[in-house]
Amino acid sequence: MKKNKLGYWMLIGVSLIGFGIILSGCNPADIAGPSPTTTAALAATTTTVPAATTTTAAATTTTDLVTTTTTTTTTTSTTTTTLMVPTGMADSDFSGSGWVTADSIAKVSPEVGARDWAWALAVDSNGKILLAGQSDGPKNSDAFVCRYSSDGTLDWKAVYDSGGGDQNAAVTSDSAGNVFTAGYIAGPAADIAVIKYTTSGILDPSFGHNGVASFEDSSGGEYASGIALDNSGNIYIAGEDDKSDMRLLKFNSSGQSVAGFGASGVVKYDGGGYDSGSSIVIDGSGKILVGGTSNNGTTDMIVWRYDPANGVLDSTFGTGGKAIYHSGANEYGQSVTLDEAGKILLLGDTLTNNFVLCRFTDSGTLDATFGGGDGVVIYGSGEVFGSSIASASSGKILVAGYKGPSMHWKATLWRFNSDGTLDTTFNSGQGYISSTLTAGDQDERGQAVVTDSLGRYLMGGYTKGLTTSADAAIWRFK
Ligand SMILES: [Ca+2]
Ligand SMILES: [Ca+2]
Ligand SMILES: [Ca+2]
Ligand SMILES: [Ca+2]
Repeated sequence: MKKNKLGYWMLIGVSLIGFGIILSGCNPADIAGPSPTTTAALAATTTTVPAATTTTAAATTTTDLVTTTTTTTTTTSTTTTTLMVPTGMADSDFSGSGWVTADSIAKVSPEVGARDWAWALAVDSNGKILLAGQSDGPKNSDAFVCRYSSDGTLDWKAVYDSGGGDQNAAVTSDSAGNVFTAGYIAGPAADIAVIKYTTSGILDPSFGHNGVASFEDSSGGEYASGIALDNSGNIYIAGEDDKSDMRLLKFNSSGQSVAGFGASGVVKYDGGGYDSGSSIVIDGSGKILVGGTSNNGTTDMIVWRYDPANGVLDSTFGTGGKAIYHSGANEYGQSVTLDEAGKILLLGDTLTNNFVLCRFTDSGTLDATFGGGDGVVIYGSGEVFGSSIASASSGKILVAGYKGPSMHWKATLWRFNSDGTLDTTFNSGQGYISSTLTAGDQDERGQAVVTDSLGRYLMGGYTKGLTTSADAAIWRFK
């Protein structure tokens, strides 16, 4: 559920330097860095459910941080866990400090100045954490995925080098814990690539061509930003090409293009101007939702809904299969997800110190129960950028991004209530939590957000000083 093309983001970064709004005071609840001083008082609050018991038991553990209710019933063999609702603190159960960083991921030996950017984050069915992005390799950028245990220990890293520039922009996993990334590899210009790794982090030779399925069209550039798997193991990829058209691809579980979907497994959408798929999610009916940007006079946030069988736009959704938010200004769709009720949340950014949350109903209309009646929240408080959206327990909505002032970008996680209001119960009235792992002038950016099976929040991104190289990072909050 993430978009990325590095050039695009670098452009955003550059475009923002000119906006010099200074925020009021520092936030005492910010994550301190680099010394892990703010989380020492936290204790683990997880309630462990026995694998099997002979009696029916219910237990509720309440602390000032979370309430965890567990019910184990042997007669039905079901376990119900009420997920924690994090209060917005760095989670000391994660690597002791609440964060991990990774440097020189694609280098044989550590090297000063290696740039490591993480664009995507996922948690697999075993609770392993997957962080994906790109890292300076020996010759050029390489695509990486790092897998961590839930305590923040690195399990393995896998680096892919096609010989040219490579990037992972999205990551997910199947029920067995196999890992799938999407992004681009070097080809004629760039080619969309899906890479499959086994649970041990080894390329799966039975997938695609030696573990890699790719797409190239007309010697141009093709880029993937989103990935989703359906229940049959089919893989859907959202992206764009260098002709400013959105691309939606379908591969089967072996990494072969699915012939009946679009034209030989590929859908192209051209609304007349710039069209880009940044993020993808499959709804409860199996339909394919692509979130992104479409310009037909103005630049708008859009959700396309496609039939998974043939790649045809679903005419029962929005207008001709498209739900659009258009303010009159420019908005760029970044990330799409579904909430607990099955409604569609789309995050966009105006590139003018605001990000935008839209909620659409299942029929593709703006939801009148969100954002005070118009289905839209435009959030701006100083310089803010929204990168990724996730829905969390108790109807909460999470946005990962970064917060200025420029030259002091802080990776930030915001939380909103289900009606779109900022949730001031998060982080002691703030409604967000920011990070400054790198002291002084810094550039830290949240690029992805997910929740885990206990309800904790994880943000992926990177941290760098203005004159030091980026390091990939994961933050966890409880
Ligand atoms: Ca490379
Ligand atoms: Ca190409
Ligand atoms: Ca176009
Ligand atoms: Ca680095």
